[in-house]
Amino acid sequence: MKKTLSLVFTLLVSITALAHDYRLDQLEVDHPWSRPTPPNTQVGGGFMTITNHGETSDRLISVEVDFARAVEIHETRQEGELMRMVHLPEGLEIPAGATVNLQPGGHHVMFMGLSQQLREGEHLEAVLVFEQAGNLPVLFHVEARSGGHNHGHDHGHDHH
Ligand SMILES: [Cu+2]
Repeated sequence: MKKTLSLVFTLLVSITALAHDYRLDQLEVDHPWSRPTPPNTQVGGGFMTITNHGETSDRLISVEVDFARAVEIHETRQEGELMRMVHLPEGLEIPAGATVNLQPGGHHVMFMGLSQQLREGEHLEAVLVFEQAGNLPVLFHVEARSGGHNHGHDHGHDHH
């Protein structure tokens, strides 16, 4: 019995890993992910690609999780030599027809006050809250990747 259960679990995880994008009305969210954190770290970053296939703008206004005290949406700004993170209290606009990348060094979701260490291979439950489209439950994969466009996931819309 136990063996069967673990087989089912493995199968579910494999399916999740393959089909790691989400649709909500006109919005498509591709590959939410987060980086592993060292022990006793207070904050972690969340990244993903959001495409708005519709003709009206939407806005990512918040993210709900139970592994952090609060979640903020941040922009990274270069100010002289310094990179500074700026909290966007109004959230992040996803313009009609646009693809917005949340990635290291750019816009990102910031998990503040982590209640657990984020470990590679974990899947973190979260709910993305959009102003127009509403709530979208997703899983953030914890993986040690460098981010940006150098991975197979960022190849447009020919998936699956
Ligand atoms: Cu930040």
